[in-house]
Amino acid sequence: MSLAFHSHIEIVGGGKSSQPETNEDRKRKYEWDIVWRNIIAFIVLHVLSFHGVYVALRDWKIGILLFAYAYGLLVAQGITAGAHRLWSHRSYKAKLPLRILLLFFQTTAFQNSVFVWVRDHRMHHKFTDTDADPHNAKRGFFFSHMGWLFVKKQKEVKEKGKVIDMTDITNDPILMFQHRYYAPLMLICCFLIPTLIPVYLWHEDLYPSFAMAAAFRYIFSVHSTWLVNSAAHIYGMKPYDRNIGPTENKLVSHLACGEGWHNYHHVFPWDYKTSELGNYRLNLTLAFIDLCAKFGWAYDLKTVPHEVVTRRALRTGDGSRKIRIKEIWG
Ligand code: ST9
Ligand code: ZN
Ligand code: ZN
Repeated sequence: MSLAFHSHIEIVGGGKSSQPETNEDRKRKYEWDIVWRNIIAFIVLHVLSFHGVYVALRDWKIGILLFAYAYGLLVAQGITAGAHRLWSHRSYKAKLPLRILLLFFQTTAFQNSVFVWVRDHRMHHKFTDTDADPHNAKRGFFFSHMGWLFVKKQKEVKEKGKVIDMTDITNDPILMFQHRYYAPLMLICCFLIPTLIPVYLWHEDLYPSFAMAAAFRYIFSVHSTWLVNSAAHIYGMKPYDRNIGPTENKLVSHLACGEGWHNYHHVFPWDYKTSELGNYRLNLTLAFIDLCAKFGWAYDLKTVPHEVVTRRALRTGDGSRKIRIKEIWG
C-alpha cells in the first residue's frame, strides 16, 4: 500500500545487535519516512478488534467466537502452507485446486499480495538481519514486528531487491491476477465474507460479526505472523546454527502454526516441514500439507535427511539440539 501523506524523521540507527557496534554503525542514520495511513489503519483495527472481543464475551456470542477461531486457523494456511512454504520456498508442489484454495486463504489473511509477500520474504532469507532485509531484526523488536510496515523501505531493500528472481511468480497468471486486483479482492475476502457468514448462516448481528470474525481474527493472525520476524529472531535456542539471528521458539510455533522453528528454517529453507521434527500439534501446517498429500493435492514434498541435519548441528549448532527434541516430544 502506498501512502496518502507522510512525515519525515531521522533517527540515529541502532536497535539490538549481536555484533559489536562499529563506528560506521554509530554514524549510520535510518530515514524514518512515516506512512501515517498504515499507522491510523492499524490503530483503528486494533480498537475494533478489542471491542469485538469485549462484545463477543459480554453477549456470549459463542458462534462467532468459534467461527473466528476455526476460520482463523484455516486462513492461516494461506500464509504458512501457501505464501511461505509453497510460493516463497517451493518446498512442495500443489495441484490447481489446492493452489486456488490457498490463494483464497492468502487473500483473506491480508498480508499483501503473494507477489509482494514472496519478494519481501526472499529478501529476508537472502539478506537476513541486514539493511536489505525488509524487517531487519537488528533494528529492534518493534521494527521487525510491525514498525517496518509504518515506514518507507530502506533504499538497500529496493536496490538489492533487483537481484531477486521472481519469474516463477510473474509467470503465474493466477498470482498476477491477485496482485493486480489485490485491494478489492482483499476487502471482500478479509472483511466482507467473514462478516457475512455468521450474519447469513445463523443470524448474528452485523457489528459483532465484523469486529470479532473480521477485525479481531485479522489482528490476532498478523501479530502471530509478525512474532516470527521479531521474537523468533531474538529469543530462543540455536541448535542448527549459532552464528545467525533466527531461533527456535515454541510459543511462536504454537501461534504461527509451526513457523517458530526458525533457526532450522533459515538453515534448511527448502524443507516443507520447516522443522526437523514432525510434531503436528506444534506444526499445524505440516498436518495440513500431509493431509493434502494424502488426497494427491500436494506432492514432491522436499525434506532434509537426518544425517545432514546431524552433521550441520554438530558443526555449527549451539549444542541445544537434544534439549529441543525433548521440548517437542516431551
Ligand atoms: C504483513 C506482512 O503483515 C507480514 C509478512 C511477514 C512475513 C513473515 C515470514 C515468516 C514466516 C511465515 C510465518 C507465517 C505465520 C502465519 C501465522 C498465521 C496465524 N524487493 O512496498 P513498497 C520496490 S502486511 C525489490 O510500496 P515503500 C519495488 O520497485 C500487513 N524491490 O515500498 C516497489 O514497486 P512495485 C498489511 C522492492 O513505498 C517499490 O519499491 N499490509 C521491494 O517503501 C515500492 O514498494 C500493510 O500494512 C523488495 N523487497 O512502502 C501494507 N520492496 O511493488 C504494507 C519494494 O510496483 N505495505 N520494492 O514493484 C506498505 O504500505 C508499503 O509496502 C510500505 C513500504 C509502506 C511498508
Ligand atoms: Zn526469519
Ligand atoms: Zn522462509
